[in-house]
Amino acid sequence: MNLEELSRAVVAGDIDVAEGLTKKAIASNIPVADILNTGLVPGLRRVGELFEKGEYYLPELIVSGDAVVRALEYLEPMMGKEGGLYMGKYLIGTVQGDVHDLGKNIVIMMLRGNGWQVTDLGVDVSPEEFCSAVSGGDYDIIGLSSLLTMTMPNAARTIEAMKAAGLRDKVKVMVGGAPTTAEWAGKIGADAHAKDGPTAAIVAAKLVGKS
Ligand code: B12
Repeated sequence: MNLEELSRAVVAGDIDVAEGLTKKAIASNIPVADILNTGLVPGLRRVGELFEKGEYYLPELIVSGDAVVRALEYLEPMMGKEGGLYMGKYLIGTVQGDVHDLGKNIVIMMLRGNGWQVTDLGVDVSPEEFCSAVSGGDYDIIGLSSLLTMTMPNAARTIEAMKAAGLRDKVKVMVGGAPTTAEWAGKIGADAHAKDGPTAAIVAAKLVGKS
């Protein structure tokens, strides 16, 4: 099966075709990581390019996003089946001012599939909400997702707020999202950066010494 078709269905915002092709890919035993990285994610990337060029508007972003949400519903149970040893507790959220969550949800799928117990704080999460969740739980790692250049400083603010509340040493901090880099992660005092879901699972395991 050609995953290029799945990318095209995402770009076209054709939710039913994306659903059908995802089911077909699963039935053809294509690994979840390939369905994501060769089918769904490149489609979304192309949508972003078209939006940037002014050829697509917000409604197109929304339907393409929804096509991926539908596909993820079928992929999520597959991750459970791929399984893994228990790794630890992971707290994750999209930073304040940002409502993008597809990337975060893919990271969550990958982490769960690799043995992490994940708590999802959702989107538009303030530094105070992150701090209160960290202080009330026994998490090993906290993950901050940011898709907008405008909201990247809110990841830095979250880390600063954790320091001010004496929580920074309680957990490792990972950051990610399309505009983020490892260099920026270092600058804002995070422990690690990951460029995609599969890498996030590998890096998380390393951070807790279980790789
Ligand atoms: C779909 C989409 C939307 C959907 C989101 C739906 C949803 N439920 O998420 C909607 C329609 C809501 C939306 C809204 C907006 N969007 Co938008 N959107 C996109 C689009 C096309 C895809 C995003 C996406 O899902 N990518 C695919 C995922 C898989 O990639 P990812 O998120 O980067 O995640 C991967 C990695 O980064 C990493 N990762 C992600 N998070 C984390 C966290 C951790 C801890 C780790 C370790 C790793 C990690 O792993 C993920 C999986 O592999 C992008 C284009 C693009 N190139 O990204 C624009 C884009 C992000 N949006 C953009 C803009 C401008 C907006 C709006 C401001 C538009 C508007 N005028 O209103 C609003 C902002 C609303 C807000 N306040 O947040 C710009 C941002 C520009 C910038 N540099 O800041 C982009 C880049 C489009 C563009 N080229 O201009 N958007």
